[in-house]
Amino acid sequence: MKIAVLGGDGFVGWPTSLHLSDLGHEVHIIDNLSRRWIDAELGVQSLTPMDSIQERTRIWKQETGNTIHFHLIDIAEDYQVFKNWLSANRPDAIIHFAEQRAAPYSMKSDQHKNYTVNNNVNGTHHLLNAMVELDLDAHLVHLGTMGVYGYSTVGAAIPEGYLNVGIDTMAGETVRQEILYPANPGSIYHMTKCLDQLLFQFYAKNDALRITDLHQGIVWGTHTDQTRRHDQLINRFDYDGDYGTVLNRFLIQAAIDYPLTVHGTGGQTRAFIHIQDSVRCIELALKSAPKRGDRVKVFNQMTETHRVRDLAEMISKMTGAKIAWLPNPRKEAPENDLVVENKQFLDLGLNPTTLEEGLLSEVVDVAKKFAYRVDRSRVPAVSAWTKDIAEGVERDPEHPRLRSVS
Ligand code: NAD
Ligand code: USQ
Repeated sequence: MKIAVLGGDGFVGWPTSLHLSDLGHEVHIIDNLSRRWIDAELGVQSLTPMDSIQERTRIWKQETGNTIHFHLIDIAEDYQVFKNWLSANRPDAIIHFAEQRAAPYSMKSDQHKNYTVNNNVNGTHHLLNAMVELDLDAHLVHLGTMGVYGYSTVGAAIPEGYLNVGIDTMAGETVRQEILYPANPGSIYHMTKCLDQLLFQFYAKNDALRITDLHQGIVWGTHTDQTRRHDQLINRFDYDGDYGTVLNRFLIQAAIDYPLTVHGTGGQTRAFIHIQDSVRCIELALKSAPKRGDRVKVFNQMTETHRVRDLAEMISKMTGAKIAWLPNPRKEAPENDLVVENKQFLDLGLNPTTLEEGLLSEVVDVAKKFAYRVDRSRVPAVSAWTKDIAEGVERDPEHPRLRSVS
């Protein structure tokens, strides 16, 4: 297949591009390299030394003989350029990773909120709009988030996208319907993914676009089978307070002897997936495309759930790292349970890579190798969800675990 990978220079997009190229697909990365600019804005860099996208694709060609094409296009700003590219290339499938994906970055300031909404919603809408205009019957696979559901539990597993509800009619009957699971975003970033969902629902219904939305959990790990093949194919690896995600951050913190930064009580439960499984899920989703006229196909792309404090305690036990119990800069439930259905990927043959010591220590080893690149002052998460939280008003200094290191 000819596959366009929007955002193919990013943390999940790069290993996905390699994986699909390895399977024999013709891969075209479209990226505006905004993520590299954001590193410059924040004064941080990937833990791992990343080469330019052109150099990465050159090494891939040298190692495998396969060409991965790169096109520098901003899908949110350059609609006409993007549409012209789609018109000239007419891919069979489009994988859409090209969004601003950090919740803390999206909450930093009013400018960051605007940027995240404009970039994410416009990018997605431009893509859908252009596909209709060009009669492009490509399978669109979008990377969404588990965060659209809001993590809360009502004592039932979170279904894969749709909820069966009964609506009481005026005639006193109960009509059953499947609706999109109620959106409950916890950040401006997560909200843009909820808006994406509605755009997809409309374009699938109105224009019969074939769309798969992958509601992915937190991706952890760094290497995949393909990135391991050459030092210069290494994946990016974020550790800073905005882009670093919780499990990878804890592993890096353990490697550099920095107390593990647990927000609040660490009672937040989240869904996780290893990067190797993430790229495999995309392969599986591509093979299982919806038909024209079908509703949006939604998969929960996760393999396990964990409570933040359990992760910290496990890594502390494994590495001897201390744990810092910090005030939570986010407005989120301090404790939640989370049960998630993920039967569809399991039925398609996903064999989950769950948290086990070997893979966890592989990440710690990578972090130790590149520890000299870490700026410790960039580790704390400083982006606060509300002005009150920023001012510390809502912090509870009496909480026995806050502001302590154990
Ligand atoms: P990333 O920031 O590393 O990569 C995103 C890529 O998209 C970057 O290379 C960036 O330059 C590019 N991009 C952004 N806006 C663009 C635009 N307007 N035009 C062209 N390119 C643009 O993010 P990631 O971690 O690889 O995540 C990829 C996708 O998966 C995101 O949509 C994210 O919401 C989703 N996701 C990620 C995780 C995770 O833990 N990393 C978990 C769930 C879902
Ligand atoms: N957390 C800590 N300590 C840290 C960092 C985070 O306790 O040092 C806590 C946060 O407060 C939060 C949880 O860990 O409760 C998860 O935070 P995160 O930064 O790992 O994940 P999140 O902000 O939800 O975002 C990440 C990706 C995003 C993706 C999402 C999937 O950046 O692109 O959509 O995971 S999900 O979480 O399932 O919604």
